[in-house]
Amino acid sequence: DIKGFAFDLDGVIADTARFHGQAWHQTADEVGTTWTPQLAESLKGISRMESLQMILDAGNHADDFSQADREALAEKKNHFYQRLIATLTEDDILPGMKSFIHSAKVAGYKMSIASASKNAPMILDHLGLANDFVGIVDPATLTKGKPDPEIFVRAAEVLELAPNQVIGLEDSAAGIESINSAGQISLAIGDAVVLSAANLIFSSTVDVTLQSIQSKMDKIKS
Ligand code: G16
Ligand code: MG
Repeated sequence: DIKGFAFDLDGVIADTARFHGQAWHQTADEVGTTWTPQLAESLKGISRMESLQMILDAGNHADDFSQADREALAEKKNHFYQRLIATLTEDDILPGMKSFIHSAKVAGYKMSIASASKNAPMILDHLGLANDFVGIVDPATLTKGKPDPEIFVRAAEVLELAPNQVIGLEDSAAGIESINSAGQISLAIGDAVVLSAANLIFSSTVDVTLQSIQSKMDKIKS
């Protein structure tokens, strides 16, 4: 039986991708890489330093920046990003997710956060959701990012549940792969073609309810 949920943050609980995009766009301009929607999309779910590497690679600038330069660029990006996320309020929770999280809590499910973002605690605070989760996996303690299972394995440990008692929620293909390899049930939100590896697929956050999850689970079993 399902006893808990492990949530990705960006793209599942809030649309912080637009803020990452704004901040990285500024970094791309600074290093001389052309900013494109494709580049923006490819950074979703990717850690801060790896995202910077991809921006440098996209403009063939990887050899022009030392480790110290990179750390300065990443820190500058993060400061700009933190100014943007400081404006978040509970109105920025993606449609339906506030009521889903609250109804899951009332129904006795335990919930944790499996986000690559080191800013997750601050974001949850601004969204008014900080008290709804048993714990947040600290991405600084991970050896590998998504699609490696490590982050979702840790998210189930935080819940003190076995993998098959947990549903992982994700909007990225790398995240779904991570959930599947962790032995959990994967719930995808987004494009059914991109996220076809998921056990349960929803096109939008508004469709995610305890009832709709149950009915999709029943269909898998039968
Ligand atoms: C998020 C975003 C990524 C971002 C990463 C690290 O992942 O999707 O674009 O680079 O976190 O964020 P930060 O720089 O705040 O540590 P997720 O896993 O919540 O989708
Ligand atoms: Mg995401």
